[in-house]
Amino acid sequence: MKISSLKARQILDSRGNPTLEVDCTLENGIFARAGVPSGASIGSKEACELRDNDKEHFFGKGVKKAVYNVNSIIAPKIIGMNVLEQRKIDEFLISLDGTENKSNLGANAILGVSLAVCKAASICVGLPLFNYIGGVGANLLPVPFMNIVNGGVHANWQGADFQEYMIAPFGAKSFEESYEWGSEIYHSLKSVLKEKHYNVSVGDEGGFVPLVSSNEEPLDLISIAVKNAGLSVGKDVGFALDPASSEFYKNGKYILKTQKLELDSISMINYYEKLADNYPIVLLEDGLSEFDWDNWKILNKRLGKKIEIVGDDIFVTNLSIVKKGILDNIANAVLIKLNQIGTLSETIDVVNFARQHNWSCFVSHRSGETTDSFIADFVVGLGLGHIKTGAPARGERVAKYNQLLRIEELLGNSAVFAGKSIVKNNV
Ligand code: 2PG
Ligand code: MG
Repeated sequence: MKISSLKARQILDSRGNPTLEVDCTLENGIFARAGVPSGASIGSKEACELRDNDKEHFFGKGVKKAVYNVNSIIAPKIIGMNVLEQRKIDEFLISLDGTENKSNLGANAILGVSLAVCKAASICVGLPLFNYIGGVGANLLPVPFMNIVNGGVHANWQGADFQEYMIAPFGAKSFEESYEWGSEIYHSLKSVLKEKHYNVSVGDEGGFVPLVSSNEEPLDLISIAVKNAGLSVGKDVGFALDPASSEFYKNGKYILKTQKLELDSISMINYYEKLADNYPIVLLEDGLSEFDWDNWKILNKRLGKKIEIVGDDIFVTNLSIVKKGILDNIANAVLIKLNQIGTLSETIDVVNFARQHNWSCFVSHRSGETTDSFIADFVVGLGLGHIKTGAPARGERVAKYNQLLRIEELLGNSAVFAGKSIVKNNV
């Protein structure tokens, strides 16, 4: 089935910044649309998000060039191609761009096309998107890692230094129950914060932003919320952190503003070790900076048997960097963000390689999102067992979780909830 048109337009993302969406139409009239997300704590080696830098519009953040690249450069060459040939189309886009980091056409332009093509193909063959991506074996529903306290750059540095405090309700029987528990804990946390006279406004990913005085305080507040929701900390619900530490790493030191501390890498690792001893932390993402490679080896050695050590900014979903990370044994998992690399096929290559080496893959949204729920189908399609897509609140966040509910409903008795199977032994 041939592609008959591709059309991009500029829309706004959840932070009110421009991004693009791409419509793909087939000769038989089938139509699909994909939205492109955008990060705030960005790895230095991420593929290029093309912005206009025209200060007259959106303070330079417009993406009209990327829109032009889809409509006037990519579309004329892709029209007529077979929508089922995803890899061929992705490879064509990579070669049409011709740069290492997709700075010519823009990874945002390229990803929009790649995902719109995949969605149109799934409709064309009459399969749900997760089935098209993953085939008959796709039945594993992920544990939702819900980010209920926001800090760092996602909270304009108002609250904790750590960017994300996530709950993983892995003790539930199903995704649906896990989501319900997450929602109850979220609302219970709101009450705990109100009682303690903290504000209950939220950050970029829908989590609360209490003005805490240490980076472990949110874990205490969340522990109370879990208990108040009638659940057990550790048995029913584990915790996960994404400090996004590249953001507070300056001149070889980790600057913890809330605690008035400047820690070297080993002291930072000691701090994480203490947290992992005191709380049921099952996953630590970007515990160290992307510029602190050698100390990641120590972090992984010290904590990698107990908890999942995930690299985000340091790997940027880039196969050659992940390969090096596996050789150097610096982590045991990779964060998966499609827009860090820019095509579906390259993302799948990273997933396959990681799994061949017994690494886990943790699927992620971006802090700037659209209501597109592609990653929900993606995580089930590839059976990756866990996903983070923000709080169980705000439209662009629940769009993904709600899609997972629909997928679980569709699978019925065939659905398997990943539960505790995806965590190591810190609980
Ligand atoms: C992260 C993400 C998503 P951003 O650091 O993992 O939560 O944030 O999209 O800002 O990079
Ligand atoms: Mg991260």
